[in-house]
Amino acid sequence: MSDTNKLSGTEHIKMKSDGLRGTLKESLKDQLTGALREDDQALVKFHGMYQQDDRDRREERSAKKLEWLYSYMVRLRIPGGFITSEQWEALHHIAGRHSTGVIKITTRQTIQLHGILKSHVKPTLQGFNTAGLDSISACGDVNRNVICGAHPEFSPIHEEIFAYAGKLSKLGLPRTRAYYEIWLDEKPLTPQVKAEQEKDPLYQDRYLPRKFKIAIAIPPNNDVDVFANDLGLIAIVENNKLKGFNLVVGGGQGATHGNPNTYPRLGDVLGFLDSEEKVLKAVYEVITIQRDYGNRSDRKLSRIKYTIERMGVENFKKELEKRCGFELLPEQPYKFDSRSDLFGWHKNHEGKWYYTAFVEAGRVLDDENVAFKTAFLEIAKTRKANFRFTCNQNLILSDIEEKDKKEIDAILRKYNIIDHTDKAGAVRKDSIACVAYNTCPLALAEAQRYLPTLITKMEPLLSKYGLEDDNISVRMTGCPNGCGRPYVAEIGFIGTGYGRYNLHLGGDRIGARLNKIYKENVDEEAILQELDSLFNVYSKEKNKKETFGDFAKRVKWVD
Ligand code: SRM
Ligand code: SF4
Repeated sequence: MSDTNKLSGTEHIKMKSDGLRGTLKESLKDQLTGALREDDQALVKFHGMYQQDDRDRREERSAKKLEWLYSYMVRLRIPGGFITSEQWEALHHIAGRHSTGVIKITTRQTIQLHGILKSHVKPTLQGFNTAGLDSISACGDVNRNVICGAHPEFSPIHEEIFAYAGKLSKLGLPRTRAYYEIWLDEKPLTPQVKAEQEKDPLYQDRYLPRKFKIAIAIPPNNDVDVFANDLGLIAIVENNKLKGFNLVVGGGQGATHGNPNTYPRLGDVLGFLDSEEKVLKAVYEVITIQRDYGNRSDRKLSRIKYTIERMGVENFKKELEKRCGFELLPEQPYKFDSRSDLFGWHKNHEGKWYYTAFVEAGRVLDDENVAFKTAFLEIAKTRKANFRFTCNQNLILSDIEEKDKKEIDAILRKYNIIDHTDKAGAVRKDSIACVAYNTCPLALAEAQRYLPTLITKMEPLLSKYGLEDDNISVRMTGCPNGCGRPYVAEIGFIGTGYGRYNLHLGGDRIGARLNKIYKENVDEEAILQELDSLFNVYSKEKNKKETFGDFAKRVKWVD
């Protein structure tokens, strides 16, 4: 079991938090500061929020001897990334009223709003609650938003597989009513009732040692990057029947510069689960193993990837089987061939239509070229489409009847979304960038504000070598935490300092191989020079159908 002698500070905060309540109510009332009390800053994450400040304005604020401009980022819990048109309409208005207005689609298939002032947090969550949405457990040391292959066209039984995202999200919800009390003004429970109702067999009083992430992949598409998650399920479908899931455990992306004990890791396939009952039991028990064996003294080493390394994969599996009371069946064959979104119009087996719009870095806003926000609101108001988010940060307008397609198409055209999506280059469309500046406190370099510009500079190089239709996966993060899953990209840029990145090469196109550092701490000029010569060689020497990542590996640009 984990070492309880040297618990990290966060462990103590959780234990004494009275079911994640802490002093959040008092912190919220304090009008002298835009910030929360220190311990509450850790606790508020479990409620789906982060305290942040505008990093672009730190110097100016400090020069004026003002407190930093604190605000909150709210992240929704949307299992499988599906909301209705009514919910999109509500989200649109809440974003406009309380946040910067930009609706950010995240790499985990949900939505974040930024720049919410302290006094606006409660109205924001109340608005979401009215719309049937919440942010419970979207952050914090618990099971986070459960992601699932996004495209209903992937499989005729997509709905059946997608339903697992909701079930697993429910299974991982903490029992505490703190969220309802603090943000939605629910009457506090009496101590006796509270003790009974909030007894939490899964999370107990310390929750998990660290965040926990679950993904459900639907082969042949691995848009969820199943091997990058703490726990993955790979759906095994035969003759349009769901046979069960391969269970993957121990993936994760985050690392820390200069700390060799931290590293990205791909999950291991432990075996096959052939019934819903077994899936739910196995997921539950994987979480309990992590709860009991995860490192609670060093948060840098507390993810399940380190737990499984420490225990050994076979021992982990034995412990899991013991806790489950059944053995895992042998892994079933599966094959991934892509991670890309299916852009444009597609029809599913029932004749319903889906339109996937390319939303660069997941930022839904109106600009001079394309008016996403206006268009999506207009579409939502028709009530003729649902909204689905992809783990590539794009948006699918879904479940559209044949008779309504024309109307939706006309709105998409009116606001230039079809043209924008059709004309975006292959690399751009498959790229991912994390938030980074100006809100992420951990960013060392830009990501979502810079990758689009860098790609504009890469595009002439790709064209020069006839690679403009080659959808090489390019991902950028502002620091090594890996929020854009850059370690499973063919080209990964990982921020090291302002304007500088480690250049990683050699990942594959399906998220089943980690890349490696090719050049350290390079600036834009060096990046473009390197890419120019790498694209040149690749275009001339690659085998037919060989991808950039596979080529980089074969010619040993990285080990
Ligand atoms: Fe992340 C922390 C944004 C997906 C690994 N991540 C953060 C914070 C909250 C910074 C912080 O701790 O104060 C970032 C907020 C930035 C902002 O201003 O919004 C942040 N992470 C994001 C998002 C929004 C990136 C995006 O542009 O889409 C993604 C939100 C996902 C969601 O909806 O839940 C996001 N983060 C990821 C992923 C990708 C994934 O899960 O598929 C990873 C890598 C996978 C993994 O967890 O290993 C990831 N985020 C991290 C880490 C490193 C964790 C680790 O094990 O070392 C941190 C830092 C931490 O937890 O200490 C972090
Ligand atoms: Fe922030 Fe780093 Fe995550 Fe980017 S990768 S959002 S910079 S924590």
